[in-house]
Amino acid sequence: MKYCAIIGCIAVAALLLPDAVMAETHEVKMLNRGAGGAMVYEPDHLTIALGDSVHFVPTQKGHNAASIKEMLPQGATPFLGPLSKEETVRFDVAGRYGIKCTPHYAMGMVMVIDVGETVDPLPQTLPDTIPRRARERFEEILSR
Ligand SMILES: [Cu+2]
Repeated sequence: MKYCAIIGCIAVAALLLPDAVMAETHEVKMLNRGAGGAMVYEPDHLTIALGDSVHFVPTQKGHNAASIKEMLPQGATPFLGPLSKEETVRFDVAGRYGIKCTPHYAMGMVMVIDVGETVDPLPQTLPDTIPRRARERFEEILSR
């Protein structure tokens, strides 16, 4: 009887909170060297659902994850993760996000996170304010 009541409560909670139950957390490693070269996120391109989170793991020290102001969907909150620490970011605004590692941005340590079903493509030419190596890696990621 007690057992059934507990199951009933869980079922009701699941019905009331479909987003919380379905939201996923995706893991991204921050590495000095990976399959894609030096100073990389692995994976460097994620497509996630609205409300999902990304857990950034400093597999090697000296990295972080931060939003790039020129590559942030309208209405999204900018973020700046701490160096060498784990960070979880929840994505509640749909669109295409450019992510950078603050110390290694000029070396091209960037990734793309697409949130939601409709993703606006990046402009054909990325802004000049984005360092050349980062721009090249964005182009390479998005050409796959
Ligand atoms: Cu880095």
